[in-house]
Amino acid sequence: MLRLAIQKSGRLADETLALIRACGIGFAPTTSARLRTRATNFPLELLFLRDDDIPAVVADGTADAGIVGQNVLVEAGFSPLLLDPLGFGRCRLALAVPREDAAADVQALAGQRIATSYPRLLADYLATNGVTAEIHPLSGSVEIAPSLGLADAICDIVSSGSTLAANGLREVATIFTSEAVLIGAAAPSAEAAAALAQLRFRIRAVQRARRHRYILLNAPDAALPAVRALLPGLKAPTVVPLAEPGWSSVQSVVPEETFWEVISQLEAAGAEGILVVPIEKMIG
Ligand code: PRT
Ligand code: ZN
Repeated sequence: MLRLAIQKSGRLADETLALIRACGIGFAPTTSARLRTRATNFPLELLFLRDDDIPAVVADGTADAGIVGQNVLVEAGFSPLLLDPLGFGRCRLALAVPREDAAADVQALAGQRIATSYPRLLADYLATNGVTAEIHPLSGSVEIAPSLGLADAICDIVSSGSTLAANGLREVATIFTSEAVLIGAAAPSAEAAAALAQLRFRIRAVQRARRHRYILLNAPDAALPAVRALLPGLKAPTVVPLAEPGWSSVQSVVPEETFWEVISQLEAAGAEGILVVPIEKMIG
């Protein structure tokens, strides 16, 4: 049995469960009050915790693995547990000052009071930059510290930037970029290690699939060399003759980030009837 610690509720909770479900792992319906639940078709038990507690329970072996923000992992001092980045929960830890403040970089914060829930990450960053400042730890609502006169600047998590703007603050520097990560205990049981290896294999297949699209199109044979050059595929595109002479069907896999560009180039090369289809799992 693999015991996996995940956030009970919060910004990572939905995507974490969605990822586990996309790995083909199912759960019997439970009430939201249940703090642990077993998968029906995989040797997995989920432990629902506050995100701040996840690194410690994995470090001490109470859980075999966990999913948590890298910011929380590093702040807790457990970064050696990191196994895989998971591509969601992206955010940055940034230094910000009141909009009217002239500070242009971290050097300008020397001697100032900086409020943060991330004293360790902030102290490391200040030390790396040779800046001495006063760190004022706060566990939440950090953005209001300057307007309350508690601090001159803040260091907090930003994603869209709207919370900073709403509180009259301006970003000065990014000190850490973060996303959700899979973490693992140092010495899991053989059974847990085997289940974790399987889970990681499935997560990789889901992630690769999410980063690619399957593309099908028709092309006149004269356009095939240009079309093939645009569609390298995993090995090479599949090219099958159509019932109509002089035409072929071409099928291939394209990276998600380039497919719009590739599609317009394919159209220009003479492709017709282009279909783009999501891939569910992608292995190898
Ligand atoms: O209850 P529990 O302790 O489990 O949860 P929590 O309240 O401590 O954490 P939660 O659910 O807010 O965040 C969990 C993780 O999500 C964080 O540790 C980050 O890794 C990640 N994450 C991604 C974020 C954000 N985006 C984010 N925007 N965590 C927090 N925020 C907050 C930020 O603190 C600030 O107050 O959102 C505000 C800024 O958002 P923008 O969009 O206005 O910039
Ligand atoms: Zn938390």
